Amino acid sequence: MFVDEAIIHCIAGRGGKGCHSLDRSRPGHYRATGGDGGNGGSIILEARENIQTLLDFQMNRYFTAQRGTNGSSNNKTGATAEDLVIGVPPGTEVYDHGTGELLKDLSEIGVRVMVCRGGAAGKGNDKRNDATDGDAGEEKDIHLRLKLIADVGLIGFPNAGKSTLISRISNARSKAAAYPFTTKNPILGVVKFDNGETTKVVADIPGIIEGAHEGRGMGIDFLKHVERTRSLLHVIDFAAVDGRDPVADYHAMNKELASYSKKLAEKPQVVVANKMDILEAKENLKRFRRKIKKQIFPISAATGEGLKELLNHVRGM
Ligand SMILES: Nc1nc2c(ncn2[C@@H]2O[C@H](COP(=O)(O)OP(=O)(O)OP(=O)(O)O)[C@@H](O)[C@H]2O)c(=O)[nH]1
Ligand SMILES: [Mg+2]
Repeated sequence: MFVDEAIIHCIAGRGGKGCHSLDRSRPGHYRATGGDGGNGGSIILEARENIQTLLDFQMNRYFTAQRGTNGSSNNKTGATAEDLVIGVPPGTEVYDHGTGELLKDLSEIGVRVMVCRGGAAGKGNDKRNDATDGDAGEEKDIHLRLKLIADVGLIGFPNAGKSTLISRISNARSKAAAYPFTTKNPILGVVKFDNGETTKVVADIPGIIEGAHEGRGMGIDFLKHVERTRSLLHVIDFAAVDGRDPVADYHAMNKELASYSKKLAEKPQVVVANKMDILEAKENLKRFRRKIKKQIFPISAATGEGLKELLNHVRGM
């Protein structure tokens, strides 16, 4: 299962106590010499290149930053605690779970957000004031939401052959079967070119049907996973195994995409005419070409026919 949401509990470090100390070395005099404490550590989230999922946060949900060191006599200030920096996948949206507020969209590698501020240090005593305690660090539930960043998204009706295709061209093993909605969660696969020097991440997502934007089938929510892909491969069953019509499928799918977001509907999209190994597909391909002027890659995900041309295209996408 691909986990793309997590709620973590974060507690920043408490500020170190201020010190109460008096220097009485000169008879008849005394000086306040209590040092301030150090600030508590904050909790920071950072987008890192080598993290792909939020899976680790299922096991490890509690994060506590160090507290600041207490001040000591002779005006010695306590050490400021180090911040706790937690790596998350690029593309993670960070919300304050309590208020629902979006704190930051960590879309780029290296971008950071402080989610809990460390407590301010306590003050050492002085002429007029007693020493104070450090403040508590902020404590929050943080909601992480990851939109998968894939280069290419596979979209299509159930049974079109999306999972068969991704399993053939990438390292992903996405279950394929002759019933609709076999795929229930998005699956990422890495396609390698030039001995691995060039790679593309492809996302297989559940099938979409007419009315998906109103919640039919598996709904349409998982389209968020392909919102940021650069382009879409629209996989259509050209053999019309389920008694569908490829031309109608093409239009229906684009209508659903547009209901989800205009941006998604306008993404570069090529048609992958799948199941060309079945006789009926040839006739449908001719008809489709007459009606829809789009770049089409006729393939068979089952036999591998046409995949070379398709992959060449994906490489340049
Ligand atoms: N003959 C033939 N069958 C295919 C081809 N590609 C996929 N199939 C079959 O079509 C059925 C559906 O394939 P899947 O890959 O599960 O389709 P999907 O688009 O991932 O379906 P959902 O996950 O339900 O949306 C399976 O029985 C596949 O074996 C093809 O090129 N030729
Ligand atoms: Mg599938």
